[in-house]
Amino acid sequence: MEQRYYQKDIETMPYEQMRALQSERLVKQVKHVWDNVPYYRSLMEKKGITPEDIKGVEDLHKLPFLTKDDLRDQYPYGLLAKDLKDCVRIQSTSGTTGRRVVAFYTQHDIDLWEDCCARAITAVGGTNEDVCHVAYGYGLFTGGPGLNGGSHKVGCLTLPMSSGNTERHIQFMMDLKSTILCCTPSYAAYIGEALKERGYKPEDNSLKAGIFGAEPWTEAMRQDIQKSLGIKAYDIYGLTETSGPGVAFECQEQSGMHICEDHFIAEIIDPDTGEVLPEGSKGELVFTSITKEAFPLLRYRTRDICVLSRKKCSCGRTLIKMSKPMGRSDDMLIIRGVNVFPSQIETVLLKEGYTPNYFIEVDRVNNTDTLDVYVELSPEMFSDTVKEIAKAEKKLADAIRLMLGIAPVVHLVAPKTITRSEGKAVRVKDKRKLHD
Ligand code: DLL
Repeated sequence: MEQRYYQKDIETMPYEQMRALQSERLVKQVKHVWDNVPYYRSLMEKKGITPEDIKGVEDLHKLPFLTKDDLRDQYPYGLLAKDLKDCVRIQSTSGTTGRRVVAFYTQHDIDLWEDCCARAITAVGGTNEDVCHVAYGYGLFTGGPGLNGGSHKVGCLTLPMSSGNTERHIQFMMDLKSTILCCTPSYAAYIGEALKERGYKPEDNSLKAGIFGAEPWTEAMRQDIQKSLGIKAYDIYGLTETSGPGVAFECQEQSGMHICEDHFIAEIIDPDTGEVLPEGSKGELVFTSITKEAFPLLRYRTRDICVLSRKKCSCGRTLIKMSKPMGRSDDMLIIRGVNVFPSQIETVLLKEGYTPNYFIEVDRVNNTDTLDVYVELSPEMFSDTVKEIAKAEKKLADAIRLMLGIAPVVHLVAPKTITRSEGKAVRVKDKRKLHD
C-alpha cells in the first residue's frame, strides 16, 4: 500500500522538533487553565506550583494529576476553560448522571479532533475515492461524530449509519459498495457472521479496511475479522475526556497506535505510586491535551494500562506508539461498547431494596457481550411464587438497564447462596478473552 498522510509535516516531524512544539503548547495551555479553571488552579496551588514553573515538557511531572473523580466532582461546568458562548458541542460517556463525563468543544476543538480522525482514515489507505461506512453510535457517544467528521475531511463518501440494524448495514454496504468500515470490533465480527449467514463470501463485499476501537480486542479477533470480511483491520483509540476516537490510530504496520503527539502528551506512570516510568515500561497511560480550548485536561489518568514505544515505524510516522490497552487500573468494564462500573449496579440494587450481595458475570457469545447479574433474594421474598420472582427479576433488570443503557439478565437466587468473601469482595467474573 502506498503510504499516505493526512498532515505529513506533523505526522513525520522529527522528535526534537515535536518536543519543542509540545513544550511551547504546554506552557500556553497551563497558563490558559490557570487563568480560566479555578479548580485546576487550586490543585496547582496545593502542589505549590504556578505556571512559571512549567517551562516545557521536562516540567510536566510537576503538575497534579486529574482523575475521573475530579471530573465527577466538577460536573458539569467545573472544568470548563471557555465561556459557554464559545462552545458549540458536548459529547458524553455512557453511564449514570453521577458517572457521566461531559466534554465541551469549541469549533476549533472539533476541527482538531476531526483532523485526528482524518489521520486515522488516511493511515488505513482512505482517500476521497472511498465510501466510509460509519457504524459507531451517533449522539452523545464520540465514535460516530468523530469518524464522521474525519471522513468528511478526507473527502470520503460518508455513510452515517450509526449502530444497530444489521440488515440495513448489509444492504447499504453491498448496494453502495462501502470500502472502509468503522465500528467496534465486536460489531465488525458480528457483521462478518451475518454476511456469511446470508451466503456472502468475503470477496463479495467491497470493503478493504476497518477502523475498530472503543473496546479491547485481541490479535486473534483481528485475524478472525480480517478473514471473515476480507479486509485489513486497524485499531483506533481515544476517550471522551480527551475528545474521542483518534487520539491514537494504527498504520499499515498494525503493531500499535501512533499517538497524535501534537495534541496530546503521553506519559506512563506506576498506577500505585504515580511515578513516571521510562519508555517501554508497562503502566497507566496519562494524557495532557495541549491544544484543546474548552475542556483541556492536564495529566489525565486514563486508567488504561499499556506500553509506549518510540521504535522506528516502517510507515514513516515519527509519532510515538502505544500498545493495545492491556487492562485497566480500575474496575471499569466495557460491555457492548458501554463503560460500566460495578458500583453502578450496586447502587441500583440498594435503591431497589436488595442487599449488596451480588455477582456479575460477563461473557461473549457469538461476538455479543452478555451481562448476567446474580442477586440474593431477601428472606421475605424467598417465599414468593415463581411468577412473582420472575416479575421482580424483570423489574430489577429494567432498573439496571435504565442506569447503564444496556440490558442485563437478572437472576434472583436464594439468600446466602452468593459466596461471601473474606477479603476484598470479588464481584465480577469476566469470561471474555479481551487481551493477548
Ligand atoms: O470509546 C472513544 C472511541 C470511539 C474510541 C470509537 C475508539 C473508537 P469512551 O466511551 O469515553 O470513548 O471510552 C474510553 O474505552 O479509556 C479505553 O478503556 C476504551 N477504549 C477505547 N478505544 C480502545 C481500543 C471511546 N482501541 C475507554 N482498545 C478507554 C481498547 C479502548 N480499549
